[in-house]
Amino acid sequence: MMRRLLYVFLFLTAAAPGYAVSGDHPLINNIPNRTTISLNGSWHFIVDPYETGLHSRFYQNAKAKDKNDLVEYDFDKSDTLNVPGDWNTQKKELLFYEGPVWYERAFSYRKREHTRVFINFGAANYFSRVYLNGEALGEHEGGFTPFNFEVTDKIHDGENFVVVEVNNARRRDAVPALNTDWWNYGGLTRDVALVEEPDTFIYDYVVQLAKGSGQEISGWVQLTGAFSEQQVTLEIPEVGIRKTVLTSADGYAEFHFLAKLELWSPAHPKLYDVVLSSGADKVHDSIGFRTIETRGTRILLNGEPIFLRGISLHEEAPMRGGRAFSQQDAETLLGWAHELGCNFVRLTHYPHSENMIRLADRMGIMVWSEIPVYWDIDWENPSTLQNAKSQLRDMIARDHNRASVILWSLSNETPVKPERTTFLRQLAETARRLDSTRLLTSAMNHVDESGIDTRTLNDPLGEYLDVLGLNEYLGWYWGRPEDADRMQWKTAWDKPLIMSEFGGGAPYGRHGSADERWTEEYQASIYQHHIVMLKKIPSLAGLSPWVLMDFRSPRRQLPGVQDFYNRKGLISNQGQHKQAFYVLQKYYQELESGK
Ligand code: GCB
Repeated sequence: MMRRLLYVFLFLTAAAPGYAVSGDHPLINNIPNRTTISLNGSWHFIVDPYETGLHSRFYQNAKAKDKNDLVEYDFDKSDTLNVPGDWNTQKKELLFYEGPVWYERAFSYRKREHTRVFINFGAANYFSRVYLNGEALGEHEGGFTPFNFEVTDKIHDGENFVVVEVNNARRRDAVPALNTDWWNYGGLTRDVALVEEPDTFIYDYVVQLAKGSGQEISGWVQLTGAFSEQQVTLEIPEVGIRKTVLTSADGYAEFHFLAKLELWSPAHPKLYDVVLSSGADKVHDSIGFRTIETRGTRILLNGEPIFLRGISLHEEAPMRGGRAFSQQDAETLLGWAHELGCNFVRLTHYPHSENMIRLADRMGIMVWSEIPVYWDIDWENPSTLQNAKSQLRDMIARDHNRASVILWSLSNETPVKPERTTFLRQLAETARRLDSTRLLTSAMNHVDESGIDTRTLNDPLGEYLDVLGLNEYLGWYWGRPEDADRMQWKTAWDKPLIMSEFGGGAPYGRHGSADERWTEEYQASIYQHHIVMLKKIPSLAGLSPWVLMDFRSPRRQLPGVQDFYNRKGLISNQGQHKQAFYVLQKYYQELESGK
């Protein structure tokens, strides 16, 4: 009940004028297993640096009516971009572009009785306005979360056109704000599809183990449509489970029952076919069941301590570059993480595509998922808070049935000041209300430096988290690699610690001595000395060094070395493995074999 009220509350507040709006309909969960019609492919586009498109009504997709008529744009004669995909890496002249781009695509559709139709966007960076057949559907803010609009009454039987203005201009009040260390890839960066549903359908549900219980399934379903009370059936055919519940008048029902299931873990990533049906709607999902908790400084998976052998990564496409989005991208990136010996990935610094999370579910890789509350943002602005809450809500809503996701991360390296802590405390409260089963974390970097060879993580944010993330960069931004041998790390709380970032930059193939910066040897030396240090941290529960693969960043220009890439990857953007990869791989092999 609480959850439903919260959804309604969040939805209403999100839709208030002047606030971040998240589509016109709450997210439809489990898009990959719904009936969809893809709108991926080639879309016409018009670049609009002076923001004339809105005034000139590009969304009408007009044609000159006669030889005298004045229409100063023409989508049909304009160039095309592939969707999904960022524009920066598809057109040379758009590499640095930040601003509005208008997309247009025609499609035909056959209307059917008793079928509701939605248009769903996997993600669009950053701010979007969507139009169907010249009519506004709504707006969405946030570059990495899905959104949808109902178009049942607006879609035509026959020819249709959709126009989307996507604007990736950075703003001081946005999330993230003006400054990041990644490329601001703009565009329709994930799948676009029509989704067909019956008049009444199950738009969201949670089917997970109750917190701390390996045997009790606890969850809820929410219908949308015109109904009074209605039956919903949940089945897990493989173990003969079939439960029926009756919804309240507004379509909500909870269920709690005991079940004997094989638990999901990296060693045994068991997924069950779960079937939910109600009236004309039936939806399948592949769900793993596991518990995740902390006890003192340990993280417990299914009640047993587990050490997170991880790596951080950006959603950057291997080889071809640009924003990653495909199944193949996910397979390459998680394949490398697997080769490294990981049982855990930190997906920075924003929610990655659903492909990635579903693959992690299948591969048995635990996931840290993060919203882009990064460095300094407009902490005292209520609409910025609302925007961060919307992104958090949608990250959780999309993936709340994924066993691989064990950690929701609220932020990365935010400055320690009261207004920041108040902001993040509110995000923590929101996350706990939306999902009480997963752990909360943040990557912090504020430490007490008063000891000579001792550092203490004491950011007051730690109080609101279950797991502490620490980005240090000993040997790169301060000190020398060998200083790690003597360094002792403490924290102000009796909670598990993840070294969420450390590392150093080296282009693949650049060699020299271990004390020469920008060489593979220097990078490897940072890892070697860190391993000595990490072994001595009693509360260490895992690590996710920086970073799996080199990635584009406008801040990293050093000619001949960086050339607009952050070179801290263990693997180059062309897939070449650097020496440090093998140093960490060896450590992970030792950990796995219990040496
Ligand atoms: C950090 C940030 C990460 C940067 C990295 C770096 O602390 O969290 O986004 O890319 O350092 O390379 O400096």
